Amino acid sequence: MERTYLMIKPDGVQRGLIGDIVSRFERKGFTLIASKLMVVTREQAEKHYAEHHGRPYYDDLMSFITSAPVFAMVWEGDQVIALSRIMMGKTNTLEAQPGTIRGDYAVHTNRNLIHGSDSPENAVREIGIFFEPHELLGYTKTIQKWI
Ligand code: DGI
Repeated sequence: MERTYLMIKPDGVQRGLIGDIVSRFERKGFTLIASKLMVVTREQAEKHYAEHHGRPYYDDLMSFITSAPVFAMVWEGDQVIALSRIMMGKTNTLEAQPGTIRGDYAVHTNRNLIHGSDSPENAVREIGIFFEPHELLGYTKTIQKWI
């Protein structure tokens, strides 16, 4: 069973898409084990996007992600890391297919609504940036064997 860090970015919160996006992952069959509305600090943003430091879009990314509340989540399920990336759609909104979150709702790459971990290592790292261990509430759903 995998865990991933998903974050509805400030544009998704402002546009009222929390319910839609959470619903997609619930209907897929994944389990929400932690969530909170929060404002990302500059320190958290720098850690989270460390690999983008120096890129032309870095300053905009930093100010955007810290500008207003995000909806931070941890989801659990088989292959949740790769499957949630497919459900999000490609980073570049011109390549994001209809039916994906970005394909359905995002216009610009720097306002692409959602973040999702791209590897098990990054999932652990990112969950640690935004959540304390006691905030993760693992539990079993009896429907799990049908998914
Ligand atoms: O995991 P993703 O969010 O799909 O993509 P990523 O981790 O490579 O990049 C993180 C964010 O940085 C992405 O959601 C938007 C921004 N970004 C990445 N590449 C570009 C970019 N923004 C712009 N404007 N141009 C880029 O090429």
